[in-house]
Amino acid sequence: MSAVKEGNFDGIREQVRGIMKQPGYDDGSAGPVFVRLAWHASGNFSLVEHTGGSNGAGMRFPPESVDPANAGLHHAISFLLPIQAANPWLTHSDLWTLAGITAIEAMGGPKIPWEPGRTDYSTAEAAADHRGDISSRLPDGALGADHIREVFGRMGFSDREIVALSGAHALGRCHEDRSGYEGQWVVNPIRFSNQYFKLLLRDIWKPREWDGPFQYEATVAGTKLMMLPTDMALVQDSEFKVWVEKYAADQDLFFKDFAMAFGKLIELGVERDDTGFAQLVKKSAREGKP
Ligand code: CCH
Repeated sequence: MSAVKEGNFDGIREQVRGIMKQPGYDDGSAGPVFVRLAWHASGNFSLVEHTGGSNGAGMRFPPESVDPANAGLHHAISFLLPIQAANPWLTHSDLWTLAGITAIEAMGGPKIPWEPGRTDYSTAEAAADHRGDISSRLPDGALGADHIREVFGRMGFSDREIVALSGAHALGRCHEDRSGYEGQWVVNPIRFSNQYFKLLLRDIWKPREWDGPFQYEATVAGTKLMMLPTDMALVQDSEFKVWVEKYAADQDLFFKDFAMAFGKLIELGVERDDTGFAQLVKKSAREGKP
């Protein structure tokens, strides 16, 4: 990996696209796990406590690195390490979020707004000092609509944004050795589309009979597909379902809403000062704020 000039983020995007193809890994692409990395790096933000979010790249240290919700994300982090090593001016937190949006675009999805300026924690102690224990803030796939609204509400997302973001499950798969669940949501899991919503609306889903956690299954075009209980909650809840129907019928609307919501997700908790860099404000100092 060669170095690109400091501040040349288009050059970094090109390097991300260059390492996305990973023969022998999952469906041959690191794209889906990059998207999950950007989401989990950001999705532990709390509007009320003002902790969490993508700034800091806290997933390199405990408790986030050992949070069972993040199992498997070390693959994404390791795929990206050569880019960070070749470009020491680039923070992990900027790289993780940039890799997520670059992957979405490269897999046929919308262009998502992205700004640099995130700062990394330098040590585990610094991460703990700034964040406290913010594990267990990510959603649990075994639960229902109330849980989804609680988790995403804590980040400041509306029903419309929640459903749009959930459309990312058009990408990638569940791995038994990571989450306990198994299988992909759509027939082509490395193509960003509104297929997830179209499939959710079909009357094909049956509980899977197996020893693993409760999940749904169906076979479409000869391919075994799956849904989590939280996925099915989007059609079981009448207010969520309105948006599932809209996005199933109108891919452009889905792409537009997804781009806005994902752009908002990766900015949560990133407060830049006039130098353009985000500050790592200590948790204690934050708590002193009105
Ligand atoms: Fe997700 N997701 N996700 N998800 N997710 C999993 C995999 C991916 C939930 C649970 C799981 C979002 C919302 C939710 C991706 C993006 C997003 C897995 C399997 C579980 C379980 C992990 C494994 O075994 O590898 C739950 C619950 C929710 C909400 O209630 C949101 C929001 C996004 C992004 C916007 C992507 C991409 C994957 C595939 C990762 C891969 O490695 O292929």
